[in-house]
Amino acid sequence: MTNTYFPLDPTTVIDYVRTRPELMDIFRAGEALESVEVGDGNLNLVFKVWAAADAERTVVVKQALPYVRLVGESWKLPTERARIEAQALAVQARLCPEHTVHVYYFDPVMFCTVMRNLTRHVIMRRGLMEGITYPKFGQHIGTFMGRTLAGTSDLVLDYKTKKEQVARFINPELCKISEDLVFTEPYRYTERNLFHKELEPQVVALQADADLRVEVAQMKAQFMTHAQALLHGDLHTGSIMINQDETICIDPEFAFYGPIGFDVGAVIANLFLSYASHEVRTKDAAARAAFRSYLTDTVIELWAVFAREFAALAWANADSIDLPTAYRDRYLLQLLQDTAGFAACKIMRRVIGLAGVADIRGIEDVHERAIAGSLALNMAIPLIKGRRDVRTIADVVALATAARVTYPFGS
Ligand code: SR1
Ligand code: MG
Repeated sequence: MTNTYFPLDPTTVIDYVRTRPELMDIFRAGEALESVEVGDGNLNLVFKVWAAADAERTVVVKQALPYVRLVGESWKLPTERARIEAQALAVQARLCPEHTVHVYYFDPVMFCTVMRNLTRHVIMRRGLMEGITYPKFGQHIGTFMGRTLAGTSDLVLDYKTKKEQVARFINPELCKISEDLVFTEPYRYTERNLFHKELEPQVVALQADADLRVEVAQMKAQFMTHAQALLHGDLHTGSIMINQDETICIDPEFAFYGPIGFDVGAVIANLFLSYASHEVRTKDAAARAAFRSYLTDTVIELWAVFAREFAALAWANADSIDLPTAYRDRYLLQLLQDTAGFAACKIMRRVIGLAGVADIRGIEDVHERAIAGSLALNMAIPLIKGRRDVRTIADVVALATAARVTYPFGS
């Protein structure tokens, strides 16, 4: 074992796993191991390591780099975020083990989390880009969010534990990334924004919309001040490994105590981004309509499951048992309206800001990319501006899906 941090590579990661007693049940002493670096996220190194004689004996090693990988060494980032991630995974595994990746151990020197290699799963974003449906996803992710968010809130935790947990999950540098990239930069000129030039007229109009900027500022204030529950913090479809039977959440390094709607909104935003991308990804109208029905049905189902699981845990607990029904109803309605607002911010940042999503940025043809981006922005604006009027999740879906493509502009 090492006592100083250094960034691993595909050779040293093999030496590294050999030294770890936690992995002695998986790898045999002296046997040949193979590895590959597969990280395609914005921040970390991710290695798959397996026994040359038996690829089923395998782990993933995720190591935090001291800078933002997407940008380079000029943008420093504390490796300490790996500790937050490991702590969050431990909490999520306690509250919802069936949808949380299994961790073998966390190494606080190398800032490595060594976890199950999900060899029978794919990154959900990739599956959605291919038009693959996952019929159990709404049930699974609704359960994950309902249990992890209620279970870490004041509604369930006693007054002291809750505050201790808030302190354990103070995550200022990662929160600052979200404050900047989700709530600030997309709505002003900055060189870090990365939208394609075909979309410029729509982006410039969006940035000039003073009413929109007020609404976004309100969402940002809520993000920064409303310590409702322990969030995953980055629950997009790239943080979800999936197949037809299982849904496993990974990557909660952005975890902190924040507003519940930020997590639920992130999931819904990514389903809506997929919806917008299939404007051009799926050429056949009937196939497109069918896939979009899957996406919107999933939004409705995940909310229903989330609300049911959340309520079951929250209102049965000693700390919330005496809350009047009218308060409970108001609490859930506020979560729904917050979810719509945060979903909108998450959509806009992925189209305009530094870190886009492959659903849209991966569309090769610039005009097709602009069509999908234009639709996504047009879905987001009514969601944030109209959020106070929504009463049901069907209202949220209706607001987003009423949007139309406006590119090419002026036609
Ligand atoms: C500079 S980090 C950019 C983005 O990657 C992560 O997945 C988060 O979404 C973050 O905003
Ligand atoms: Mg991530």
